[in-house]
Amino acid sequence: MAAYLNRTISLVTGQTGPADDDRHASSTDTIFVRAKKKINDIYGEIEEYVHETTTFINALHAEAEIVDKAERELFESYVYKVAAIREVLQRDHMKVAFFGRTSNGKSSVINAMLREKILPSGIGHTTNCFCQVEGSNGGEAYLMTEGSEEKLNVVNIKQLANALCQEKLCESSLVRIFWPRERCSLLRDDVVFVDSPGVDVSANLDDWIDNHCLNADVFVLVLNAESTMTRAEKQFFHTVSQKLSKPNIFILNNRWDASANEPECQESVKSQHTERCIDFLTKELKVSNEKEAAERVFFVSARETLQARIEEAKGNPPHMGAIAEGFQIRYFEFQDFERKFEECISQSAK
Ligand SMILES: Nc1nc2c(ncn2[C@@H]2O[C@H](COP(=O)(O)OP(=O)(O)OP(=O)(O)O)[C@@H](O)[C@H]2O)c(=O)[nH]1
Ligand SMILES: [Mg+2]
Repeated sequence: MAAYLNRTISLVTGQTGPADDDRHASSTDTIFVRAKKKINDIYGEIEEYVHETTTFINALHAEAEIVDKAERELFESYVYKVAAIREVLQRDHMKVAFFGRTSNGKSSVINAMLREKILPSGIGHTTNCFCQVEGSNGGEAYLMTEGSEEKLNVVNIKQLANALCQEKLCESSLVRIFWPRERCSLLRDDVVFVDSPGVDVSANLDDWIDNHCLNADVFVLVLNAESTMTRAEKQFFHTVSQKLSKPNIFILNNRWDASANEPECQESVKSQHTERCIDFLTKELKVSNEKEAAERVFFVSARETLQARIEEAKGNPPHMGAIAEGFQIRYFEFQDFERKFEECISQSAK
């Protein structure tokens, strides 16, 4: 299947060799959507052929016993197999859910990926229910609460934060935020982002998992690099991985800009965190091997990345503003995370 997808990508895009990194970063989104459409079309044709063949074989059997029962059953089983593959391929969005302790920067990471301050972020317990950001058509921005069809208009972050406070929502309820898809390539590609309250503020983690996690394609655990992974964060992912087989998990050690204040211990802290994160994925959750796990752990600063992207959008260099030593390395690492994330999303779509 992987070779098939690669071949399809080169067919669709006309690329025959591996693309260089820059081209890859700028074209992955469109390749993903176009390859998905092409594969859908091909499987549509395969479904028709399989269907026609089975009808033909069954008609033949009615006239003369040329094909035995086992062979007929085999042909019929292909109908179901192709239908199952088509069902997976036709899913119209990929869902990524962000978890971690309060104030670790979950909402900031989503904002950085979307290149705009969409979700409220701030000190203290900020996100008080599940917030799903998805693309809207026609340039409209609005939100919808659970059980209501009413579109509440949102023009800016302040209004959104107010609307979320006024709604008096329970922590496991869901608010859907529709944001113009042309404003972010990931929204254009039907990636849906789910922000959550801190895992340390709820006693209803099982409900959260049943209501919001079972259909997630990718999970991002946002940690605070200034401290260490907590029991609540570990427990949450233990439960997720009991309910889902081998969930795709990325770990972001966020607020890594804080390490710039203590350069003398930066490397030792980084290797300590890396080892713990890899052990967590490989030995505790058993969701990946050492090599895969090493590709899933990142040291980033969501705040800096968002700030840099807002400056870039204004035509300024990304390092404008008060940015700590080592910003470029952290910025590259965030981009590296996004590239691996997009690869993972493309794999899950297969
Ligand atoms: N220094 C630094 N501060 C950050 C970073 N990311 C987020 N923050 C700040 O940390 C505070 C909390 O960030 P949020 O994004 O609201 O954190 P959260 O995990 O969504 O928190 P809750 O919604 O309360 O669960 C905000 O004041 C952010 O500006 C970072 O990488 N570095
Ligand atoms: Mg938040």
